[in-house]
Amino acid sequence: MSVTSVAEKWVETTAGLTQPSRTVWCDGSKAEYDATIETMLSDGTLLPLNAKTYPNCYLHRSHPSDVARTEQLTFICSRERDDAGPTNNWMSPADGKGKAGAYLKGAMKGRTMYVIPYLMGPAGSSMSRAGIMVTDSAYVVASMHLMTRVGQVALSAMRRDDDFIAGLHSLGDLSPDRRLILHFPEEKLIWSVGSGYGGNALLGKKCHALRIASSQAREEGWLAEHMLIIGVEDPEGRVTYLAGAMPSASGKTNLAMAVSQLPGWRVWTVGDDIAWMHVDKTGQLRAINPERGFFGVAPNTSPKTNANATQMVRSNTIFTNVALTADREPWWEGLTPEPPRGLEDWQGRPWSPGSGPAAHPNSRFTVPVHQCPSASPSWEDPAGVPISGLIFGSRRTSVIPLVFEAFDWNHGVFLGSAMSTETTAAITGKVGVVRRDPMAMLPFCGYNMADYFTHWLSMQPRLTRAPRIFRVNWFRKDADGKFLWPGYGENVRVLKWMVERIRGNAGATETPVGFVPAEGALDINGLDVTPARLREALRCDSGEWLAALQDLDEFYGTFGSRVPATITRHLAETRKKLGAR
Ligand code: OXD
Ligand code: MN
Repeated sequence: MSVTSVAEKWVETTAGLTQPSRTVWCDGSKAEYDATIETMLSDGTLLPLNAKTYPNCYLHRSHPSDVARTEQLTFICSRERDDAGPTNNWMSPADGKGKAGAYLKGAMKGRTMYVIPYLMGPAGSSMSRAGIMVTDSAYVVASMHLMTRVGQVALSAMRRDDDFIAGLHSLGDLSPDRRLILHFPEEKLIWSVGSGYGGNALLGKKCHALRIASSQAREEGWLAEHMLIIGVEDPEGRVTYLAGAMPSASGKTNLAMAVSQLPGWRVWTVGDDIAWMHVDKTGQLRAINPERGFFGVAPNTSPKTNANATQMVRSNTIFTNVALTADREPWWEGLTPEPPRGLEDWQGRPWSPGSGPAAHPNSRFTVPVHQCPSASPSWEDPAGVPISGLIFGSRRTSVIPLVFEAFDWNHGVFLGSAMSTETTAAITGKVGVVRRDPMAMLPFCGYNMADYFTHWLSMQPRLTRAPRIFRVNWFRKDADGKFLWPGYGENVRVLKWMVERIRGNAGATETPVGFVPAEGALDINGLDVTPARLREALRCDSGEWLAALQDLDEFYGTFGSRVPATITRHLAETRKKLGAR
């Protein structure tokens, strides 16, 4: 491999701090992946799964206190506190390096330091960006092989000798007391110590492709978003591409791989978690999936909720913290209607009904995109796919209609900025708490969120055909606590309405918050949803909305004068339309 001197020097300095017993540069080959797996099988980091029914699949059991992203230990270390903004934890670069440096000093003694050059995005794409991470975890090496493009391909993609995001990762002693996930956007640098969990340790994903990339995207004039990318094919074979932001563990992977219940319609998967979007020369927004794999939530993934996912994880997959059947197959809640007998839980203890979840609620599968039966033929197109619509979705049991469309780009940015959601098991802490999560980027925006809104607004004049912006909520419930909408494959009906809106041939009714499907415009043919329940799912209740918007001034207020006036004006106008006195 031809390594740049800047990269070599950084690796040397890093080794000086962490003091590994040896340094190995990864080339991304199959032989390297196989050898890494062998090492982990022999030291017990991985357990083999049933070679007949799950060939080349393995189970990893993490440390029981290292099972999800730890937002409280995640920091943006910009020079100025205000550049991180009130929604991020902040530490000065010097403090960050002082604190984490103490945990990292000598942390790799007696361990191997693997150096992983990786590329985020397809080879040959001007939208792709390179990273070089070091780690003392073989699990991270194997996972990076599945999730990114490793080796010379990354080094060749660098535009300059220093054109890479540098990432230092060490397991440290895995103690949450000595864990820090630090981002230095001005230095294009990441330091992560004390966790082996995917979101904290696979630095290409959340740390690079979202936190650092969002800041790089602002400098370079593009968008790095927590979004799936799909192609929606109609019965005539025309494909419309959409990108959609939804908070962690709120159905992005399921929507990205939805099996259409509408005859003639089909969903193609380009990505399930992250979209990098650039405006091309003609003013068209185009998106690439920077990842090469899926790191998906296992629980509730079943042939009914996500048939494509259950098929794609039948080979070449690393499972983390799922349960194990007596036949050495992976199992998680929801995979089958009844749990099989003789299960071991995610920590390897015999499991019996009533003794809590068998799989950890945030257990995961890691698998390459190309194994997904619905992978789009364009998923690795270096030019990206043209985006005609953007979706902002959240998990709210009340208030938010099933679907509605923004009046225009700026109103859509306001709707995204005002998003709130109920928390899930993807992060440590309480599940089901409503929190503001603008554009599903709360944990992932690497700079001041108010500047992020400004950046979004600044895209509009550059777009000749600005994508339509939609807001969705599959999770609204009736007074008896029952979901109003069946979700999963039936969500394609909502996608169909969006595609028809984009083409200008679907009816809509104006409400104070946007356009909802007109009576009869959303196709519920053959669906067990009565028109009355659909009306309830789409209802915009002024009183409920006004109450839900109550804390928004306070939220925007935390950013002081940095909040764009366009956003606060939209809030005032919405309130007025809702009849606020
Ligand atoms: C993820 C997350 O793992 O958002 O994708 O937490
Ligand atoms: Mn995610």
